[in-house]
Amino acid sequence: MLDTHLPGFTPWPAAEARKYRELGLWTGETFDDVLRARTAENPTALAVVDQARRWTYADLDARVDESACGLAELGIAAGDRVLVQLPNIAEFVEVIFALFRLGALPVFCLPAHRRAELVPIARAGRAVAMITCHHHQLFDHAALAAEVRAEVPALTRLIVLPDRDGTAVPEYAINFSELRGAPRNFPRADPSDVAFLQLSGGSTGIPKLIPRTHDDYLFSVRRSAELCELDTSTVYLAALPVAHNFPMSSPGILGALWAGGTVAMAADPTPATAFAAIEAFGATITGLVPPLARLWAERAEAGGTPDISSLRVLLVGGARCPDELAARLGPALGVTLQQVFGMAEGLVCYTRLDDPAEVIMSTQGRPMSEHDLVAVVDEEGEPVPPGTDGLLRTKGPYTIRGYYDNPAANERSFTADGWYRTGDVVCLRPDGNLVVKGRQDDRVNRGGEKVSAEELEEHLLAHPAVRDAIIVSVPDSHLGERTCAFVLATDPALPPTLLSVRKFVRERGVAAWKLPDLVEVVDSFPETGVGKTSRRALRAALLTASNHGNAS
Ligand code: AMP
Ligand code: DBH
Repeated sequence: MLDTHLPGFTPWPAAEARKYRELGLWTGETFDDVLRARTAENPTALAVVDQARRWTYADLDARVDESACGLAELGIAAGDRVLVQLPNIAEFVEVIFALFRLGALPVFCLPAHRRAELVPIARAGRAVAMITCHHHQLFDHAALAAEVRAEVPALTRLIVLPDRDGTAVPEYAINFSELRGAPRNFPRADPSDVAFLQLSGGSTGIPKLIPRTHDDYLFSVRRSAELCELDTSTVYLAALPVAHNFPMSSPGILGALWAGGTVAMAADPTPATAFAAIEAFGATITGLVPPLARLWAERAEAGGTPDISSLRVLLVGGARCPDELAARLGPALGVTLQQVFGMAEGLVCYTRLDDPAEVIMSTQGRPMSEHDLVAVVDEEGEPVPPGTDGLLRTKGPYTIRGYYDNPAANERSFTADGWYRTGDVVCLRPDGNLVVKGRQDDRVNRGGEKVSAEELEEHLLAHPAVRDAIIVSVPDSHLGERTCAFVLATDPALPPTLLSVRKFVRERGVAAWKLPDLVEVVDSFPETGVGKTSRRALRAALLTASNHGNAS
């Protein structure tokens, strides 16, 4: 097969691509093929539900067709990149499949992203359009999108989903519900080409955009659906922000659709909202980050909740699930726990539903495919002795070989022979299961939401009262890790306060989860003895010098 791909995409080497096809891992299907096939098989089955919508596969397919034609009418064409920033609503599925149908590439943004994230993402992805909602959680996303458009000249089209209460869409935007276009047939996408761009959590500088192909992602989705035993009776509840790789694909909404099941959208992941949604939609499976799983367990243990007995499987991942929490979840929620350790770059590990309790409670599982290669190495790249902690590297049929158009990041994150350096510190047990021990870099994992220390330091350094700043991850009983900013004050008599720092960073247009949780004003940073540039050593020294290292 002649491969002509999106420029800036690093394809798998031809020999490996051939092998994955021969083995039947890559089937040559596209996302649009899957929707069309499921619709043909069972048009009246329920595809997507939320509080206000209830669409069968036939409904969804028809809406996707109309929207694809309407978007094409606006000049959005195959290969174009389109920022999508939508909450957990049925239209999310419509929008992304409409883009798939016309061959345009969604760039998956999170509702929490603000100007400081969206502008660099739009530039790096060379996006030509943005699709967003009008309001979500009292925030005006249309206005935010207009700010992004003002800063990114190539992004000319702003498409806004109207609020459900009928509030008029601002005249500077195109109303999604009024999109119209003459019926047309779209050429089929090349399954080996990029279908969308995902985001990597906690990156600095130019955003790391993750190009995923139909072939590789559908393999991941299909294999996940098999492992999680999805079928047409599955109702997957999207409780986490659905644009994230975990609820999208592990097994997520795409797994549910692949299996011919139903996607149910929860407006937010709080027990109050999500338990009501489980009862209303008969959800059978969902995925959560550990802090939310703890909230759910606490709420269920307190009793008097809606009936959540339809829920059979709970996936927990995104950050390390403490063993004690893992042991509590099954009894509290009446589910089988499945731990999942994944990354938008590819590799996803699961505990299996029939694993011994010890494996489910105390490991993050093993790669989903026998064709995933994993290596645990030291800083020099040499394998560590079995059973000792080391750095995880991986390659395989659904792990990317490079970020989109980002040679500098590729140089750091991929070896010359195509292994992805995950940055995760893990222990590979003799039984093949992985235990995640931490990270090599300075990324804070705040209950699944990642914060780059360097990125936050840049924002703090812009604060007039801050002379220097170092971000350190400190242990936290609720989130696992929290963000502590050690700062030197410009004027020691007027040290910056936590409130002023948070307000300042927020006003720079940064996602709320990245605001520092603690600010510690110090007189000086410790000597590290390894030269002035080692901020990593400084972080370690600060953590040791403070009492945070022993907290919780
Ligand atoms: P992202 O780059 O946002 O896709 O985040 C992927 C990273 O999240 C992984 O490399 C891990 O650092 C972390 N992660 C995901 N799942 C788990 C888990 N179950 N346990 C510990 N860390 C996890
Ligand atoms: O944290 C993640 O990125 C993640 C966690 C679980 C992920 O991408 C996934 C499963 O697919």
